[in-house]
Parts: sequence; C-alpha cells; structure tokens
Amino acid sequence: MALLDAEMAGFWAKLPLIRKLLLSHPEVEFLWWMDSDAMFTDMAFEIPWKRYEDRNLVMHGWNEMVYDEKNWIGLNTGSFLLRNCQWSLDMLDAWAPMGPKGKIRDEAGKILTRELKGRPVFEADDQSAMVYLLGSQRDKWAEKVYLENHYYLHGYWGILVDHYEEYIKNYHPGFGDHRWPLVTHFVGCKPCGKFGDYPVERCLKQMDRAFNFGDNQILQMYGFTHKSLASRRVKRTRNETSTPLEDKDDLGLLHPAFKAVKIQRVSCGGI
Ligand SMILES: [Mn+2]
Repeated sequence: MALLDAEMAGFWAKLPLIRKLLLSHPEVEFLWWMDSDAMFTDMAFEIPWKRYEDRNLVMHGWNEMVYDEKNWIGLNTGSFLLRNCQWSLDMLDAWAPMGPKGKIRDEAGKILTRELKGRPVFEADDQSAMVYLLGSQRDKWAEKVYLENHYYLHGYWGILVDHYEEYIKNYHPGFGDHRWPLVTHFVGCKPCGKFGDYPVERCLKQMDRAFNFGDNQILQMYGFTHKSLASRRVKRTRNETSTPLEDKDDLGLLHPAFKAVKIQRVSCGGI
C-alpha cells in the first residue's frame, strides 16, 4: 500500500503524499502533481478539462511508446493530473509495490530494466513502474488514462530552455506547446547531488532563465519585465497609473474572467 513510510523515500515519496492529499481533500476533484524540479512557464494556458471528463489520470506521453514499445520514457510522472476518486486510490496501490527502499526496490529495478525499452540499470523508479503497470495491465487501467502530447503538461528542459528568446520573439503565452511550453521540467538535474546527468552550472543557469521567463508573465501585469532572462533585475514597461484597477494587461491575467469549464461532476466510472 502507498502509505507514508521511510521506505517510500526519494522519487517514490510522491505516492503516499498524493494518497494522503486525496483522502484529506474530498472537495478537490482533480489533483495536479508537480515535481519540485518543474516550473510553470505559461501562465495563460488553460487545461482542456473537457478532454478529460471520462479520464482519471492524465500524463504527458504517447500511447504507442507506452503500450506497444514499453519504452521507459514513453510517459513522464513529473507533472500529472489525477482525479480524486476510488480508481485513483486503487491505482496508487497497484503502482506502489516496487517502491520500498532496499532489496525490493533493487530487485524490481532489474525487472524494469529487463522488461522496458531503453532503461538503464538502476533501482526501481516511479516512472518506469507506471510504464510497466500500464503495459502489463492495459485492460485494467488504460481506459481511464489519457497520455497527452498536444501541449507540454511536462516539457523536457533540454529541448526548450535555449529557445525562450525565440518564443518571446515569435509567439505569446497561452499555447502551452512547442511555441510556449506550459511546464519546463528539469529532468536529470540534481544540483544538490553528485550524480546528476547534466553539469550543475547549466542546470542552475537554465533554472534561473525558466523562472524569469515565467515571472515576466506575472510582472507584465504590474508593468515590469526582467532586464534579460538571465537577470533578476527588472525594468518598467509602463508608466505608473493613478487608476490601477482599470488597467488591463496583455494576457488578461490581472482581472481574469472565470473561464474554468463547468463539467458535471463525474465519478470514476467503471469501478
Ligand atoms: Mn522531476
């Protein structure tokens, strides 16, 4: 079971935490998990909730890569939506058994490396376990899972961060996709540890740029912008006003209309 325990440390800690959050907040219909190494970089994008009205779990990914190839990067578990219902609690329990640190996690890692495409040798991780769960029990889970790739619910930082200036030049927030990513996720960056997959300097520099890229969309409401994506310093883009409540910002974030789609509350379906 996905229970809070020292054994469920590291990348597995999210499972018991999410279980606890779902049970503690029955008033919440959907929970959005975001890793601590992921940032929102499009403040104007709106999640297409209607698309998910009969789904319980939404992750960034591709059906063929997960169900046909069983590729360990066929989906990403760093940013996902989970409906607060019994199906999800059951799914967490089916997801958790490879998690306990030590022999179980080590042995499970060997199974995952053997069964999944492209997976390096290392202990069991939550993402591989999810690919394995969907690949091996497709009939049980797939109907309620949506693998999204029309926008970056998770966006791999390596292919995004060097293009922020191009996005600013050519596009505007609201697309959420390759023109303006909703989420920039610093997969493989471990600035606190010795064993990251990328140089710490590049990670930290690009995290600053991602933050400022997102922050500019907030600052524009108040008439400021960062001097550059590399700078924490800001400059004015508008003159001060004596009527701030009448100001309208370019993105409509200052006085947003309530745009969330009112969807009839649906249960898990099936179970
Ligand atoms: Mn992550």
